[in-house]
Amino acid sequence: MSDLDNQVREVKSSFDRAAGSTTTTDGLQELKVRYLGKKGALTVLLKSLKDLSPEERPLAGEVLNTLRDELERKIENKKQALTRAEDAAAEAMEKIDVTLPPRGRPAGAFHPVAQTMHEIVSIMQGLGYSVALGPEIEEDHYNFECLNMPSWHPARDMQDTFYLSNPEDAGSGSLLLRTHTSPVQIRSMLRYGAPLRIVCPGKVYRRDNDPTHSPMFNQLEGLLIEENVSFSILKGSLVELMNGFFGRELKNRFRASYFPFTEPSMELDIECVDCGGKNPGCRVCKGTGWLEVCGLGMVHPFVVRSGGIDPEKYNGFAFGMGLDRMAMLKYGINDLRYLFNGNVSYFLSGRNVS
Ligand code: 2NL
Repeated sequence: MSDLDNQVREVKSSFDRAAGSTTTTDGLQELKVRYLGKKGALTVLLKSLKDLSPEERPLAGEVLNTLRDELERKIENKKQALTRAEDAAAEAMEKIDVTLPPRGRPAGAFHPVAQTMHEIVSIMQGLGYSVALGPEIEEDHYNFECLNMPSWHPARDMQDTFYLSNPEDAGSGSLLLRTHTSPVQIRSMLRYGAPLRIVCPGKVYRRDNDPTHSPMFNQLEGLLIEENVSFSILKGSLVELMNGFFGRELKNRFRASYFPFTEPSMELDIECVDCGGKNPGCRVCKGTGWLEVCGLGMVHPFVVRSGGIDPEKYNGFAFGMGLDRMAMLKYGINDLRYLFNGNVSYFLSGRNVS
């Protein structure tokens, strides 16, 4: 008998210790199995009843049943306490404070180059121009030959490009990635004839890759073909475009230049939009006070004829500019890579979106 008493005391105190250090309902379930399960400490004792004499058995049975009731009661009590605590903890975790201010959601925006393209197109539409688009994979014929750049022309070197066939045996039908949007204008002249006012925005490709040049960039060219077009109309239109785009009157100057497809040819500079010419250390204009923004000229008679239009009857002007550079100037973006690497966090600072 005293042997059984010892074992009961032993089971009871080890149970109480184990229960005291159980802090989860999962742990409690394990504890229950360890004492009351098939091979549990108490179950083993209950099974040993059969080894006792018939005289000893009733009393021993009563003691063990009392112990089982006690353990079950303690487990049930503890289970209720732990469940309440766990529910409260889970609830605290999930609690939503409806009085917090909303975090908001950043509004989407067009890419700065797309915005720039839309703004310039919109100004040109105001001057009577339509938009024309064309293929990015172009024929040598439309990209170079129609523009007075035969295969031997040195001006090709500056644009040398991504050929889709061997440039050595380039015929006029060989394919390449267009180096400017001019071929779209040739195709438009051939298709619509004169008079014509179009702008052609789009991606162009050149064998260029340095901090200020990407092998792909966005260009916008304009073309006007009418009768008796003068250079002053060209100058006035481009000054209007620049002032409209930057939203104020900017100083400008036209410098003589050269393109195979225009004659005469010029380049348009505007006053530095960053320093206005007042900072000799300006990173944007390199201290010159001027920014080259646009190439332009009267369309070469050869090119007018390439477009199927009689250069004796019609003449006109054309111009071209880099949209990426225009976007950088207007929105104060100081590194070309921000435009192409797809990381929008730079623009979400709010400084560069309009
Ligand atoms: C530049 C210079 C220019 C043109 C593009 C052109 C197109 C035809 C006929 C004549 Cl179809 N000219 N385009 C003319 C002058 C300059 O672009 O700096 N581009 C980024």
